[in-house]
Amino acid sequence: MKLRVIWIFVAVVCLAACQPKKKEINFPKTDLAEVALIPKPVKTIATHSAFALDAGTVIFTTQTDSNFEAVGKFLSQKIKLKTGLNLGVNQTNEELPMERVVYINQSDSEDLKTPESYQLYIKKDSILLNAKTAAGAFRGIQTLRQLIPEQTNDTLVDHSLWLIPTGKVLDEPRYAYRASMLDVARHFFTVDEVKKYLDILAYYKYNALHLHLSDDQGWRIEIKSWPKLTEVGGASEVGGGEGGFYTQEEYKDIVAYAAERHITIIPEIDMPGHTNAASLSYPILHAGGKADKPRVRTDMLVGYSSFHTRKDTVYAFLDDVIREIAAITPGPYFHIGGDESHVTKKKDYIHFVEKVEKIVLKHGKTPVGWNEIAQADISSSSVLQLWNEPHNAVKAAKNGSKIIVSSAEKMYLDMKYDSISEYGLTWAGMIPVDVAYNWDPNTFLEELPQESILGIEAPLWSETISNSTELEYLAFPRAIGFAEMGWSPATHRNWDEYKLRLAQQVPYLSRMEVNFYPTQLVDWPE
Ligand code: TNX
Repeated sequence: MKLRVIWIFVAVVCLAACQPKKKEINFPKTDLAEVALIPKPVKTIATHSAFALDAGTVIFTTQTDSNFEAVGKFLSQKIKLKTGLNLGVNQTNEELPMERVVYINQSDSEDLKTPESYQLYIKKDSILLNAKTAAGAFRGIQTLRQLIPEQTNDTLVDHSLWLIPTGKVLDEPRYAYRASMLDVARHFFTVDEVKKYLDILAYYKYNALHLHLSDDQGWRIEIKSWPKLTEVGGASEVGGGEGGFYTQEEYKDIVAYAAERHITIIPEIDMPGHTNAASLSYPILHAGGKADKPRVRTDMLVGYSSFHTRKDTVYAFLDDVIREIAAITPGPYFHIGGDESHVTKKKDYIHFVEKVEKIVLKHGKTPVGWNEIAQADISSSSVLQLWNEPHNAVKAAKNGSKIIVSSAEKMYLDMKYDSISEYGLTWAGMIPVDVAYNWDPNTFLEELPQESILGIEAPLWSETISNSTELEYLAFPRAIGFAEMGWSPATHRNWDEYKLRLAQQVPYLSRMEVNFYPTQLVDWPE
Protein backbone atom coordinates (compact mmCIF):
# COMPACT_ATOMS: atom_id res chain seq x y z
CA MET A 1 0.00 0.00 0.00
CA LYS A 2 2.72 2.40 1.09
CA LEU A 3 4.69 1.62 -2.05
CA ARG A 4 1.68 2.48 -4.19
CA VAL A 5 1.36 5.85 -2.53
CA ILE A 6 5.02 6.58 -3.12
CA TRP A 7 4.67 5.55 -6.75
CA ILE A 8 1.75 7.88 -7.29
CA PHE A 9 3.76 10.68 -5.74
CA VAL A 10 6.83 9.95 -7.84
CA ALA A 11 4.67 9.69 -10.95
CA VAL A 12 3.02 13.02 -10.27
CA VAL A 13 6.28 14.79 -9.54
CA CYS A 14 7.76 13.30 -12.73
CA LEU A 15 4.74 14.43 -14.66
CA ALA A 16 5.40 17.90 -13.39
CA ALA A 17 9.12 17.71 -14.06
CA CYS A 18 8.81 16.10 -17.49
CA GLN A 19 6.68 18.87 -18.93
CA PRO A 20 8.51 20.64 -21.73
CA LYS A 21 11.07 22.78 -19.93
CA LYS A 22 10.04 26.34 -19.50
CA LYS A 23 12.46 29.11 -18.84
CA GLU A 24 13.69 28.99 -15.20
CA ILE A 25 11.98 31.70 -13.24
CA ASN A 26 14.19 33.80 -11.03
CA PHE A 27 12.16 34.08 -7.85
CA PRO A 28 12.71 36.94 -5.47
CA LYS A 29 14.23 35.83 -2.17
CA THR A 30 11.59 34.59 0.29
CA ASP A 31 11.71 33.79 3.98
CA LEU A 32 9.42 31.08 5.27
CA ALA A 33 10.43 31.87 8.84
CA GLU A 34 9.15 35.44 8.49
CA VAL A 35 5.58 34.63 7.46
CA ALA A 36 3.03 35.72 10.09
CA LEU A 37 1.76 32.24 10.96
CA ILE A 38 -0.61 31.80 13.92
CA PRO A 39 -0.23 29.52 15.81
CA LYS A 40 3.54 29.74 15.40
CA PRO A 41 4.83 26.32 14.25
CA VAL A 42 7.27 24.28 16.34
CA LYS A 43 9.97 24.43 13.66
CA THR A 44 10.32 26.40 10.44
CA ILE A 45 13.36 26.13 8.16
CA ALA A 46 13.55 28.51 5.20
CA THR A 47 15.23 27.71 1.87
CA HIS A 48 14.46 31.14 0.34
CA SER A 49 13.01 30.20 -3.03
CA ALA A 50 9.32 29.92 -4.01
CA PHE A 51 6.59 27.55 -5.08
CA ALA A 52 4.56 29.45 -7.64
CA LEU A 53 0.88 28.78 -7.08
CA ASP A 54 -1.14 29.28 -10.24
CA ALA A 55 -3.63 27.41 -12.45
CA GLY A 56 -0.91 24.90 -13.31
CA THR A 57 -0.97 23.51 -9.75
CA VAL A 58 -2.77 20.26 -8.97
CA ILE A 59 -3.65 18.70 -5.63
CA PHE A 60 -3.21 14.98 -5.03
CA THR A 61 -3.92 13.05 -1.84
CA THR A 62 -3.60 9.58 -0.42
CA GLN A 63 -6.65 7.88 -1.88
CA THR A 64 -6.89 4.86 0.37
CA ASP A 65 -8.46 7.08 3.04
CA SER A 66 -11.33 9.23 1.80
CA ASN A 67 -10.77 11.64 4.69
CA PHE A 68 -7.47 12.67 3.09
CA GLU A 69 -9.20 13.38 -0.19
CA ALA A 70 -11.73 15.48 1.74
CA VAL A 71 -8.84 17.52 3.18
CA GLY A 72 -7.56 18.05 -0.37
CA LYS A 73 -10.98 19.26 -1.49
CA PHE A 74 -11.25 21.59 1.50
CA LEU A 75 -7.88 23.10 0.57
CA SER A 76 -8.94 23.51 -3.04
CA GLN A 77 -12.14 25.36 -1.99
CA LYS A 78 -10.23 27.70 0.30
CA ILE A 79 -7.60 28.42 -2.38
CA LYS A 80 -10.46 29.28 -4.72
CA LEU A 81 -11.95 31.73 -2.20
CA LYS A 82 -8.62 33.42 -1.60
CA THR A 83 -7.17 33.46 -5.14
CA GLY A 84 -9.92 32.52 -7.58
CA LEU A 85 -7.82 29.54 -8.76
CA ASN A 86 -9.76 26.35 -9.39
CA LEU A 87 -7.38 23.47 -8.58
CA GLY A 88 -8.33 19.89 -9.29
CA VAL A 89 -8.03 17.21 -6.61
CA ASN A 90 -6.87 13.74 -7.64
CA GLN A 91 -7.64 14.46 -11.26
CA THR A 92 -5.35 13.02 -13.90
CA ASN A 93 -6.32 14.93 -16.96
CA GLU A 94 -3.99 15.11 -19.90
CA GLU A 95 -5.30 18.52 -20.82
CA LEU A 96 -4.14 19.97 -17.50
CA PRO A 97 -0.73 21.61 -17.51
CA MET A 98 0.20 19.97 -14.09
CA GLU A 99 3.32 22.00 -13.60
CA ARG A 100 3.38 21.84 -9.84
CA VAL A 101 1.82 19.52 -7.30
CA VAL A 102 0.58 19.72 -3.73
CA TYR A 103 0.58 16.17 -2.35
CA ILE A 104 -1.28 15.42 0.90
CA ASN A 105 0.11 12.14 2.12
CA GLN A 106 -0.81 9.69 4.87
CA SER A 107 2.47 8.78 6.55
CA ASP A 108 3.36 6.50 9.43
CA SER A 109 6.67 8.22 10.06
CA GLU A 110 7.74 8.03 13.70
CA ASP A 111 8.50 11.74 13.61
CA LEU A 112 4.76 12.38 13.52
CA LYS A 113 4.23 11.98 17.25
CA THR A 114 0.58 12.99 17.66
CA PRO A 115 -2.50 12.48 15.48
CA GLU A 116 -2.41 16.22 14.67
CA SER A 117 1.31 16.44 13.85
CA TYR A 118 2.25 17.32 10.30
CA GLN A 119 5.30 18.02 8.15
CA LEU A 120 5.24 20.42 5.26
CA TYR A 121 8.06 20.24 2.69
CA ILE A 122 7.82 23.12 0.25
CA LYS A 123 10.02 22.97 -2.84
CA LYS A 124 9.93 24.88 -6.10
CA ASP A 125 7.84 22.32 -7.95
CA SER A 126 6.12 20.37 -5.17
CA ILE A 127 4.62 20.72 -1.74
CA LEU A 128 4.49 17.52 0.29
CA LEU A 129 2.29 17.47 3.39
CA ASN A 130 2.75 14.40 5.61
CA ALA A 131 0.43 13.49 8.46
CA LYS A 132 -0.56 10.32 10.25
CA THR A 133 -4.25 11.17 10.25
CA ALA A 134 -6.59 13.35 8.23
CA ALA A 135 -6.82 15.59 11.32
CA GLY A 136 -3.08 16.21 11.08
CA ALA A 137 -3.37 16.89 7.35
CA PHE A 138 -6.21 19.31 8.10
CA ARG A 139 -4.06 21.25 10.59
CA GLY A 140 -1.28 21.28 7.99
CA ILE A 141 -3.43 22.80 5.26
CA GLN A 142 -4.31 25.68 7.61
CA THR A 143 -0.60 26.50 7.66
CA LEU A 144 -0.53 26.25 3.88
CA ARG A 145 -3.53 28.61 3.60
CA GLN A 146 -1.69 31.13 5.76
CA LEU A 147 1.43 30.80 3.58
CA ILE A 148 -0.39 31.89 0.43
CA PRO A 149 0.38 35.59 0.13
CA GLU A 150 -2.33 38.24 -0.16
CA GLN A 151 -0.49 39.87 -3.06
CA THR A 152 0.32 38.18 -6.34
CA ASN A 153 3.54 38.63 -8.22
CA ASP A 154 2.62 39.87 -11.67
CA THR A 155 6.04 40.59 -13.09
CA LEU A 156 7.77 37.22 -13.42
CA VAL A 157 5.63 35.57 -16.10
CA ASP A 158 2.64 36.51 -18.22
CA HIS A 159 0.11 35.77 -15.47
CA SER A 160 -0.29 36.19 -11.70
CA LEU A 161 1.65 33.91 -9.33
CA TRP A 162 1.14 33.49 -5.60
CA LEU A 163 4.66 32.84 -4.31
CA ILE A 164 4.76 30.42 -1.38
CA PRO A 165 8.15 30.54 0.38
CA THR A 166 10.07 27.28 0.22
CA GLY A 167 11.40 25.34 3.20
CA LYS A 168 10.15 22.99 5.91
CA VAL A 169 7.53 23.26 8.63
CA LEU A 170 7.61 20.55 11.32
CA ASP A 171 4.72 21.02 13.67
CA GLU A 172 2.57 19.49 16.38
CA PRO A 173 0.19 20.75 19.09
CA ARG A 174 1.18 21.44 22.68
CA TYR A 175 -2.21 20.33 24.04
CA ALA A 176 -4.51 17.62 22.73
CA TYR A 177 -7.59 19.73 23.59
CA ARG A 178 -7.95 23.29 22.25
CA ALA A 179 -11.46 24.62 22.54
CA SER A 180 -13.80 27.53 22.77
CA MET A 181 -17.26 27.44 24.32
CA LEU A 182 -20.31 29.23 23.00
CA ASP A 183 -23.27 29.91 25.29
CA VAL A 184 -26.28 29.49 22.99
CA ALA A 185 -28.62 29.49 25.99
CA ARG A 186 -28.51 33.09 27.28
CA HIS A 187 -28.95 34.21 23.68
CA PHE A 188 -29.66 31.82 20.88
CA PHE A 189 -27.23 31.67 17.93
CA THR A 190 -28.38 30.26 14.59
CA VAL A 191 -26.78 27.27 12.85
CA ASP A 192 -25.14 29.63 10.36
CA GLU A 193 -23.72 31.78 13.15
CA VAL A 194 -22.22 28.70 14.82
CA LYS A 195 -20.79 27.56 11.47
CA LYS A 196 -19.10 30.90 10.92
CA TYR A 197 -17.49 30.67 14.36
CA LEU A 198 -16.33 27.13 13.53
CA ASP A 199 -14.75 28.35 10.28
CA ILE A 200 -12.56 30.85 12.09
CA LEU A 201 -11.66 28.46 14.91
CA ALA A 202 -10.61 25.86 12.33
CA TYR A 203 -8.30 28.37 10.58
CA TYR A 204 -6.40 28.78 13.86
CA LYS A 205 -6.23 25.01 14.55
CA TYR A 206 -8.80 24.70 17.33
CA ASN A 207 -10.11 21.15 17.63
CA ALA A 208 -13.16 21.42 19.91
CA LEU A 209 -16.25 23.58 20.40
CA HIS A 210 -18.26 23.22 23.60
CA LEU A 211 -21.91 24.24 23.20
CA HIS A 212 -23.67 25.39 26.39
CA LEU A 213 -27.10 24.12 25.35
CA SER A 214 -29.24 24.85 28.40
CA ASP A 215 -29.50 27.41 31.15
CA ASP A 216 -32.09 29.29 33.20
CA GLN A 217 -33.11 31.48 30.29
CA GLY A 218 -33.41 28.83 27.59
CA TRP A 219 -33.25 25.19 26.49
CA ARG A 220 -31.76 24.89 23.00
CA ILE A 221 -31.76 21.26 21.84
CA GLU A 222 -34.72 19.18 20.73
CA ILE A 223 -35.36 16.16 22.96
CA LYS A 224 -37.94 14.00 21.21
CA SER A 225 -39.16 12.25 24.36
CA TRP A 226 -39.66 15.55 26.25
CA PRO A 227 -40.98 17.99 23.61
CA LYS A 228 -41.90 20.83 25.95
CA LEU A 229 -38.23 21.50 26.68
CA THR A 230 -37.98 23.36 23.40
CA GLU A 231 -41.66 24.35 22.99
CA VAL A 232 -41.71 26.07 26.37
CA GLY A 233 -38.10 26.25 27.52
CA GLY A 234 -36.73 27.31 24.13
CA ALA A 235 -39.00 30.32 23.67
CA SER A 236 -37.11 32.89 25.73
CA GLU A 237 -33.69 34.46 26.22
CA VAL A 238 -31.91 37.24 28.10
CA GLY A 239 -33.54 40.58 27.38
CA GLY A 240 -36.86 39.06 26.31
CA GLY A 241 -36.09 37.95 22.73
CA GLU A 242 -37.81 34.97 21.15
CA GLY A 243 -35.00 32.47 21.85
CA GLY A 244 -34.84 29.43 19.60
CA PHE A 245 -33.47 25.91 19.55
CA TYR A 246 -31.75 23.36 17.33
CA THR A 247 -33.77 20.45 16.04
CA GLN A 248 -31.78 17.22 16.25
CA GLU A 249 -31.27 17.46 12.47
CA GLU A 250 -29.82 20.96 12.86
CA TYR A 251 -27.57 19.83 15.70
CA LYS A 252 -26.35 16.96 13.50
CA ASP A 253 -25.67 19.49 10.76
CA ILE A 254 -23.47 21.51 13.17
CA VAL A 255 -21.69 18.33 14.29
CA ALA A 256 -21.04 17.31 10.68
CA TYR A 257 -19.80 20.78 9.74
CA ALA A 258 -17.45 20.71 12.73
CA ALA A 259 -16.29 17.17 11.82
CA GLU A 260 -15.35 18.32 8.31
CA ARG A 261 -13.04 20.75 10.12
CA HIS A 262 -11.80 18.03 12.51
CA ILE A 263 -13.49 19.83 15.38
CA THR A 264 -15.29 17.88 18.11
CA ILE A 265 -18.58 19.22 19.47
CA ILE A 266 -19.01 18.91 23.24
CA PRO A 267 -22.67 19.27 24.26
CA GLU A 268 -23.45 20.62 27.71
CA ILE A 269 -26.65 20.27 29.69
CA ASP A 270 -26.00 22.37 32.78
CA MET A 271 -27.38 20.88 36.03
CA PRO A 272 -28.56 20.61 38.79
CA GLY A 273 -28.48 24.45 38.89
CA HIS A 274 -29.04 26.67 35.82
CA THR A 275 -32.16 24.60 35.13
CA ASN A 276 -35.03 27.09 35.30
CA ALA A 277 -35.95 26.62 31.60
CA ALA A 278 -36.17 22.83 32.01
CA SER A 279 -38.25 23.06 35.20
CA LEU A 280 -40.51 25.66 33.59
CA SER A 281 -41.18 23.12 30.81
CA TYR A 282 -41.70 20.23 33.26
CA PRO A 283 -42.39 21.49 36.80
CA ILE A 284 -41.95 17.97 38.19
CA LEU A 285 -38.19 18.47 37.81
CA HIS A 286 -38.11 21.51 40.12
CA ALA A 287 -36.43 21.16 43.52
CA GLY A 288 -38.76 23.35 45.58
CA GLY A 289 -37.25 24.52 48.89
CA LYS A 290 -34.90 27.46 48.41
CA ALA A 291 -35.01 27.27 44.61
CA ASP A 292 -37.04 30.00 42.90
CA LYS A 293 -40.34 28.86 41.45
CA PRO A 294 -39.84 28.43 37.67
CA ARG A 295 -41.00 31.34 35.47
CA VAL A 296 -39.77 32.82 32.22
CA ARG A 297 -36.40 34.38 33.06
CA THR A 298 -34.88 37.07 30.87
CA ASP A 299 -32.54 38.56 33.52
CA MET A 300 -28.88 37.69 34.05
CA LEU A 301 -28.99 36.35 37.62
CA VAL A 302 -27.45 32.98 38.46
CA GLY A 303 -27.69 30.43 41.25
CA TYR A 304 -31.44 30.41 42.02
CA SER A 305 -32.62 27.21 40.26
CA SER A 306 -32.20 23.50 40.95
CA PHE A 307 -33.47 20.13 39.85
CA HIS A 308 -34.97 17.91 42.55
CA THR A 309 -32.19 15.45 43.35
CA ARG A 310 -34.21 12.71 45.08
CA LYS A 311 -36.92 12.00 42.54
CA ASP A 312 -36.62 8.98 40.23
CA THR A 313 -38.46 10.95 37.54
CA VAL A 314 -35.57 13.41 37.39
CA TYR A 315 -33.10 10.62 36.64
CA ALA A 316 -35.47 8.96 34.16
CA PHE A 317 -35.71 12.35 32.44
CA LEU A 318 -31.93 12.78 32.42
CA ASP A 319 -31.45 9.28 31.09
CA ASP A 320 -33.62 10.22 28.08
CA VAL A 321 -31.91 13.57 27.55
CA ILE A 322 -28.40 12.16 27.76
CA ARG A 323 -29.29 9.13 25.62
CA GLU A 324 -30.80 11.26 22.86
CA ILE A 325 -27.93 13.75 22.79
CA ALA A 326 -25.22 11.07 23.09
CA ALA A 327 -26.77 9.26 20.10
CA ILE A 328 -26.19 12.27 17.83
CA THR A 329 -22.80 13.27 19.27
CA PRO A 330 -19.89 11.32 17.79
CA GLY A 331 -17.32 13.02 20.05
CA PRO A 332 -16.23 11.33 23.29
CA TYR A 333 -17.48 13.96 25.78
CA PHE A 334 -20.75 14.95 27.47
CA HIS A 335 -20.63 18.03 29.71
CA ILE A 336 -22.91 17.94 32.75
CA GLY A 337 -22.31 21.54 33.90
CA GLY A 338 -22.50 21.48 37.69
CA ASP A 339 -21.59 25.14 38.31
CA GLU A 340 -23.20 27.62 40.70
CA SER A 341 -25.82 25.31 42.23
CA HIS A 342 -26.23 27.68 45.14
CA VAL A 343 -29.69 26.48 46.19
CA THR A 344 -28.90 22.76 46.08
CA LYS A 345 -27.84 21.36 49.49
CA LYS A 346 -24.27 20.06 49.35
CA LYS A 347 -25.23 16.45 50.10
CA ASP A 348 -27.95 16.58 47.43
CA TYR A 349 -25.50 18.09 44.94
CA ILE A 350 -23.00 15.29 45.55
CA HIS A 351 -25.70 12.63 45.25
CA PHE A 352 -26.87 14.20 41.98
CA VAL A 353 -23.44 14.54 40.35
CA GLU A 354 -22.52 10.94 41.19
CA LYS A 355 -25.78 9.62 39.70
CA VAL A 356 -25.58 11.72 36.54
CA GLU A 357 -21.95 10.81 35.99
CA LYS A 358 -23.01 7.14 35.86
CA ILE A 359 -25.76 7.88 33.35
CA VAL A 360 -23.24 9.60 31.06
CA LEU A 361 -20.85 6.64 31.35
CA LYS A 362 -23.72 4.24 30.63
CA HIS A 363 -24.36 6.08 27.36
CA GLY A 364 -20.74 5.67 26.36
CA LYS A 365 -19.48 9.21 26.93
CA THR A 366 -16.77 10.71 29.12
CA PRO A 367 -18.31 13.13 31.65
CA VAL A 368 -16.96 16.68 31.82
CA GLY A 369 -18.03 19.16 34.50
CA TRP A 370 -17.23 22.61 35.85
CA ASN A 371 -14.79 22.58 38.79
CA GLU A 372 -17.53 22.34 41.44
CA ILE A 373 -18.18 18.68 40.55
CA ALA A 374 -14.95 17.73 42.37
CA GLN A 375 -16.93 18.07 45.61
CA ALA A 376 -18.44 14.71 44.64
CA ASP A 377 -16.54 11.45 44.45
CA ILE A 378 -16.10 11.59 40.69
CA SER A 379 -14.51 8.92 38.53
CA SER A 380 -10.91 9.44 37.49
CA SER A 381 -12.06 9.18 33.89
CA SER A 382 -14.19 12.31 34.26
CA VAL A 383 -12.71 15.60 33.08
CA LEU A 384 -12.82 18.75 35.18
CA GLN A 385 -13.08 22.24 33.72
CA LEU A 386 -11.29 24.77 35.93
CA TRP A 387 -12.91 28.21 35.90
CA ASN A 388 -12.72 29.60 39.45
CA GLU A 389 -11.75 27.04 42.13
CA PRO A 390 -8.13 25.90 41.84
CA HIS A 391 -8.45 23.69 44.95
CA ASN A 392 -11.14 21.59 43.27
CA ALA A 393 -9.05 21.22 40.12
CA VAL A 394 -6.03 20.17 42.20
CA LYS A 395 -8.18 17.68 44.10
CA ALA A 396 -9.56 16.14 40.90
CA ALA A 397 -6.08 15.99 39.34
CA LYS A 398 -4.78 14.13 42.42
CA ASN A 399 -7.60 11.66 41.87
CA GLY A 400 -6.44 11.09 38.28
CA SER A 401 -8.83 13.35 36.37
CA LYS A 402 -7.65 15.43 33.44
CA ILE A 403 -8.16 19.17 33.65
CA ILE A 404 -9.31 21.69 31.05
CA VAL A 405 -7.97 25.13 31.95
CA SER A 406 -10.53 27.95 31.49
CA SER A 407 -9.42 30.33 34.20
CA ALA A 408 -12.05 33.11 34.28
CA GLU A 409 -9.71 36.03 34.93
CA LYS A 410 -7.53 35.13 31.93
CA MET A 411 -9.70 33.24 29.47
CA TYR A 412 -13.30 34.42 29.73
CA LEU A 413 -14.07 35.87 26.32
CA ASP A 414 -17.14 37.56 27.79
CA MET A 415 -15.06 39.83 30.02
CA LYS A 416 -14.64 43.35 28.66
CA TYR A 417 -11.27 44.18 27.12
CA ASP A 418 -10.93 47.55 28.80
CA SER A 419 -13.01 50.49 29.99
CA ILE A 420 -13.79 51.68 26.45
CA SER A 421 -14.76 48.38 24.85
CA GLU A 422 -18.42 47.53 24.27
CA TYR A 423 -20.34 44.43 25.45
CA GLY A 424 -19.17 42.00 28.08
CA LEU A 425 -19.13 41.76 31.85
CA THR A 426 -16.41 42.64 34.35
CA TRP A 427 -16.91 40.34 37.35
CA ALA A 428 -13.63 38.49 36.68
CA GLY A 429 -11.86 41.72 35.69
CA MET A 430 -11.14 43.24 32.31
CA ILE A 431 -8.98 41.14 29.99
CA PRO A 432 -6.97 43.14 27.44
CA VAL A 433 -5.56 41.22 24.46
CA ASP A 434 -2.01 41.16 25.87
CA VAL A 435 -3.09 39.94 29.33
CA ALA A 436 -5.08 37.12 27.70
CA TYR A 437 -1.95 36.11 25.73
CA ASN A 438 0.78 36.60 28.30
CA TRP A 439 0.55 33.72 30.77
CA ASP A 440 1.13 30.00 30.76
CA PRO A 441 -1.49 27.36 31.58
CA ASN A 442 1.22 24.87 32.62
CA THR A 443 2.71 27.04 35.34
CA PHE A 444 0.04 29.48 36.53
CA LEU A 445 -1.10 27.06 39.22
CA GLU A 446 1.89 25.60 41.00
CA GLU A 447 0.03 22.68 42.56
CA LEU A 448 -1.49 21.50 39.28
CA PRO A 449 0.79 18.89 37.66
CA GLN A 450 1.39 19.62 33.96
CA GLU A 451 0.59 16.02 32.99
CA SER A 452 -2.96 16.56 34.27
CA ILE A 453 -3.69 19.33 31.81
CA LEU A 454 -5.72 18.05 28.87
CA GLY A 455 -5.80 21.46 27.29
CA ILE A 456 -7.43 24.85 27.29
CA GLU A 457 -10.84 26.29 26.54
CA ALA A 458 -11.94 29.89 26.12
CA PRO A 459 -15.62 30.24 27.09
CA LEU A 460 -17.87 32.86 25.54
CA TRP A 461 -20.93 33.48 27.74
CA SER A 462 -23.65 35.36 25.93
CA GLU A 463 -25.55 37.49 28.43
CA THR A 464 -24.47 40.68 26.59
CA ILE A 465 -24.24 39.46 22.98
CA SER A 466 -26.90 38.15 20.61
CA ASN A 467 -25.49 37.88 17.07
CA SER A 468 -22.30 37.13 15.12
CA THR A 469 -21.16 40.75 15.05
CA GLU A 470 -21.23 41.00 18.85
CA LEU A 471 -19.86 37.48 19.30
CA GLU A 472 -16.88 38.33 17.09
CA TYR A 473 -16.23 41.56 18.92
CA LEU A 474 -15.66 39.68 22.19
CA ALA A 475 -14.02 36.56 20.74
CA PHE A 476 -11.54 38.22 18.38
CA PRO A 477 -8.72 38.85 18.54
CA ARG A 478 -8.41 37.18 21.97
CA ALA A 479 -9.39 33.72 20.69
CA ILE A 480 -6.53 33.92 18.17
CA GLY A 481 -4.05 34.30 21.05
CA PHE A 482 -5.59 31.31 22.84
CA ALA A 483 -5.15 29.29 19.64
CA GLU A 484 -1.42 29.96 19.85
CA MET A 485 -1.41 29.25 23.60
CA GLY A 486 -3.00 25.86 22.93
CA TRP A 487 -0.81 24.87 20.02
CA SER A 488 2.66 26.44 20.15
CA PRO A 489 5.49 25.69 22.60
CA ALA A 490 5.52 28.17 25.49
CA THR A 491 9.03 29.24 24.50
CA HIS A 492 7.69 30.51 21.14
CA ARG A 493 5.32 32.98 22.77
CA ASN A 494 6.35 36.60 23.00
CA TRP A 495 3.78 39.43 22.99
CA ASP A 496 5.93 41.99 21.15
CA GLU A 497 6.57 39.61 18.30
CA TYR A 498 3.07 38.09 18.37
CA LYS A 499 1.32 41.44 18.05
CA LEU A 500 3.04 42.00 14.67
CA ARG A 501 1.77 38.65 13.44
CA LEU A 502 -1.67 39.43 14.85
CA ALA A 503 -1.83 42.70 12.90
CA GLN A 504 -1.21 40.69 9.72
CA GLN A 505 -4.38 38.66 10.27
CA VAL A 506 -6.46 41.61 9.09
CA PRO A 507 -6.76 40.58 5.41
CA TYR A 508 -8.12 37.17 6.49
CA LEU A 509 -10.43 38.65 9.12
CA SER A 510 -11.71 41.23 6.63
CA ARG A 511 -12.32 38.61 3.97
CA MET A 512 -14.31 36.63 6.55
CA GLU A 513 -16.12 39.83 7.64
CA VAL A 514 -15.07 39.28 11.25
CA ASN A 515 -15.94 42.19 13.51
CA PHE A 516 -12.85 41.98 15.73
CA TYR A 517 -12.09 44.50 18.49
CA PRO A 518 -9.34 46.82 17.15
CA THR A 519 -7.46 47.14 20.42
CA GLN A 520 -5.00 50.03 20.60
CA LEU A 521 -2.35 47.60 21.86
CA VAL A 522 -1.78 46.49 18.27
CA ASP A 523 -0.71 48.59 15.25
CA TRP A 524 -3.38 47.50 12.81
CA PRO A 525 -2.74 48.07 9.10
CA GLU A 526 -4.74 50.96 7.58
C1 TNX B 1 -20.24 32.31 35.46
S1 TNX B 1 -18.47 30.22 34.46
C2 TNX B 1 -20.97 31.26 34.95
C3 TNX B 1 -21.98 31.51 33.88
C4 TNX B 1 -22.05 32.96 33.52
C5 TNX B 1 -20.68 33.56 33.50
C6 TNX B 1 -20.65 34.98 33.05
C7 TNX B 1 -19.59 29.35 34.90
C8 TNX B 1 -19.31 27.95 34.95
N1 TNX B 1 -20.75 29.94 35.25
O1 TNX B 1 -23.23 31.03 34.28
O2 TNX B 1 -22.65 33.06 32.26
O3 TNX B 1 -20.13 33.48 34.78
O4 TNX B 1 -19.35 35.44 32.90
